[in-house]
Amino acid sequence: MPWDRTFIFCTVLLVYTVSQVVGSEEKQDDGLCADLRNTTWQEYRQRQTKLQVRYLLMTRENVDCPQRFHQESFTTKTSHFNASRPSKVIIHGYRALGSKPLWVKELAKAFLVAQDVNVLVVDWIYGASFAYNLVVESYKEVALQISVLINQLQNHGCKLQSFHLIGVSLGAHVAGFVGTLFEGKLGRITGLDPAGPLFKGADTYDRLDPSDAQFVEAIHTDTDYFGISIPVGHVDFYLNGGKDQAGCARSRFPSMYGYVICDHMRALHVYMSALNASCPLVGIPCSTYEDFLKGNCVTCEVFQGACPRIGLSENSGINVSPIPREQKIFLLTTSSAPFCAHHILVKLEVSVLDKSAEVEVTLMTGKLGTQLQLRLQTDTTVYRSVVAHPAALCELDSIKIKNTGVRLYRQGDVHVKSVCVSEVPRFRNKKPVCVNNFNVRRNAPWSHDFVQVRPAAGRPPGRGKTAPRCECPPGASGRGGGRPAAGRRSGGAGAR
Ligand SMILES: [Ca+2]
Repeated sequence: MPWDRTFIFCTVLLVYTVSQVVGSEEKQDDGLCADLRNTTWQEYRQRQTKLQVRYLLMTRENVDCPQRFHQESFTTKTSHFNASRPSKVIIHGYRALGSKPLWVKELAKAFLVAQDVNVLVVDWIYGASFAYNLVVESYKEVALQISVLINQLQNHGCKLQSFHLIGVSLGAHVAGFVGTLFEGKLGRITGLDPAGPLFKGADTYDRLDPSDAQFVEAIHTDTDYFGISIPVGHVDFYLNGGKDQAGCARSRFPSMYGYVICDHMRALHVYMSALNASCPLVGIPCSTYEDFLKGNCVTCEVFQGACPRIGLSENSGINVSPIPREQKIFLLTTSSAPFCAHHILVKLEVSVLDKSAEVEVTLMTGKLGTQLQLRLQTDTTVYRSVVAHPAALCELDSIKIKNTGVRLYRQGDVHVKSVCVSEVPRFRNKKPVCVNNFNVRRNAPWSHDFVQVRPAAGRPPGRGKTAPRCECPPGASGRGGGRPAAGRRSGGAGAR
């Protein structure tokens, strides 16, 4: 229901602008630490020059105190810019209400913790605010101005290869056009949920695409509203299918943020989390999300076995040459930072049923449970589904199956020929862990404990004497952290 969102969006805009029109004035930098600007509807209407692109510089020497950065900075001794370091250029997107993006410093700091770089933040709030169609008209002018700066930096010894542009939403297409102006010679562009409205049908010249830099990656989290649905990079990560994100409200009432831009901004938050590198965010190449969820894509053979991961690894960890273009990569996440989930493929094979039935499969690790609802049909006996679990396969304590049944008629037992779990991507020679041949009665949940075999000293083994062993492959252990969305299957087609 796009109109619902549009209505709320306009209401927020109206309330905010009315409150801002009264008595606002531009705050000046305090002379020591620079900041991005805010603007107001009143200023927007009165201003003669609508586009005023400015830059902030953050380095490890001034993490908490950004400097203004301009042409004179090259000759200023107090500038922390160092041409021998690589540079990250952060480009924000559309600002509906004219407010400065609060996430910018957090993103810059995450880069500075990870790498010794110059972080240049592009402030184009004045051009990016209010009427979206007018903002879209000016994004190429912003790109042009950024290209002038990069040219100047080149004259001071910076190499095009050493630039990494990070664009959020519309900022991704600004980055793309900067890349076009340098004929694809910039090192890297990262598009964080690149904007969709007015760009989906655009020519590659006008939007982010793989020809804009030596390596282009995108993270998609809101392809059905504010984000673009088509692949725009060498690799395109579609989180939870790319449309809707776990933990973002689907109703307008619990949270305005959740309803309007939570999905769209998730790309940024997941990327910042990846920079902290507390856990891997690894995806699987697949042609469609449905195929991925059915477990039809379980390897990264197209990349010679190395699965792409979100973060700062060179070429997202891909080392094939030439790098494939517009590769769709799918991964499931949890609902909160650090967002990492383990992809567990559940395969259930049952005997032929007389009537359709419903079962609920639950994977348990400690108190963390992941549920999968399956509707069993009379003409199908094998069901496959990939779910997001916050712990690795080797950390599964138990699997439970409940015959939730249909109340309208008496449903008999479900005979399970086998239930198998395996981790995706599948590790070499790693076979699924299976439990075979049992009945699941209505009102009598079935459960099975796994024997845990961990590399380090772990918990005591499970109770079942004949339980299959569940071993951790090297580097696969360690929990993702964030929990799956409560009360529903975490990730997957049925998530909402
Ligand atoms: Ca382009």
